[in-house]
Amino acid sequence: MLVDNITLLIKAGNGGNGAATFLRNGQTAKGGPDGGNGGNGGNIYFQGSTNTSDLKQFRFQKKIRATDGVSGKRKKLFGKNAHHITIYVPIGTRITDMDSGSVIEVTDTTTPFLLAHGGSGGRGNDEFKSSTNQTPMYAEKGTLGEEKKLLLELRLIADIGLIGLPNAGKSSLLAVLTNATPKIGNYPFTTLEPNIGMLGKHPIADIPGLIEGASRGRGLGIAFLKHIEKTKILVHCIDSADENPQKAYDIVHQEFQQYSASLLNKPEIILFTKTDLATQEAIKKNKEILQNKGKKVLTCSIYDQESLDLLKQALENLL
Ligand SMILES: Nc1nc2c(ncn2[C@@H]2O[C@H](COP(=O)(O)OP(=O)(O)OP(=O)(O)O)[C@@H](O)[C@H]2O)c(=O)[nH]1
Ligand SMILES: [Mg+2]
Repeated sequence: MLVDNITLLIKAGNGGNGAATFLRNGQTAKGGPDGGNGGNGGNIYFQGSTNTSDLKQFRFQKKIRATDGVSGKRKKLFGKNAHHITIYVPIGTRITDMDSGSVIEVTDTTTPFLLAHGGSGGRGNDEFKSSTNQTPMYAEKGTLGEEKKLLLELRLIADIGLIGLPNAGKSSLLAVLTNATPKIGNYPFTTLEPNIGMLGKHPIADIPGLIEGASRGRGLGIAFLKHIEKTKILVHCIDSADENPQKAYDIVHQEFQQYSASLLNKPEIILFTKTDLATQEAIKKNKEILQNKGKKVLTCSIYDQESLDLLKQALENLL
């Protein structure tokens, strides 16, 4: 199961308290203040990683806490600073602070984001001695670490998105173009969650089929449209034997329009699939019907390597 949506509590470490102590030893019965400072609490950072592809790791761990700074001790001993924590999330994760509403998009593997600041260690009484007060009795307490409630949402970042009605052959195409092994079946809604494969260095996403009303929650498609929001190219798959390709095309486009018009502005290749199952006449007629869209129209069969090579070429050119 693709976990693409999760809430998470994070709590940075509290600062350690400063100590209020006085030097006492065999030679000194009434020494001056010697309380050390407390250590700082651990920060919590988020950083992108390519070693994780979804948010599964947080499914059962709903709270992450960094450790507290250690309190100061007598003999001016400073408490240790706590270790910082870095939480690795997939690239394409959007992190929303549910209280402030501020949003961070994780788009690379090199930028750490400080999400919860650890508390500062309190100063020990040694730091408070002055000419007017040589024996301060007080020390600072450490401050509290920040606590935040976060919403983590994952948008897969793919360069190419395969779209179309259910059963159009999207997953089959992903399987022959890439190393991915999606489930393929001769029935609608075989794909229940997005699959990703690599075409050379370009990720391709295969999403569940879209049907009329998807943007209002029918079928499965709408929840996954967000995964193709950021693709550079769409490949619109239509069965070559479809008796009404115009309708097949329009249904998917209408759902796009409802969801986000920006999807309509992406470069799109119209791809008639499964040519081995259709007659030449049907293919020719269908191509003509959609020729007027001003998009590149291609045909392919997963059993026709030449057609797949032409498709790859067209994709490379567009990227
Ligand atoms: N003969 C032939 N069959 C194909 C071809 N491409 C796909 N199919 C078959 O068409 C059916 C549907 O293929 P899928 O790849 O699962 O279709 P999909 O678009 O991913 O479907 P959903 O996930 O339900 O949206 C399967 O039975 C495939 O074997 C092709 O080029 N030739
Ligand atoms: Mg599929």
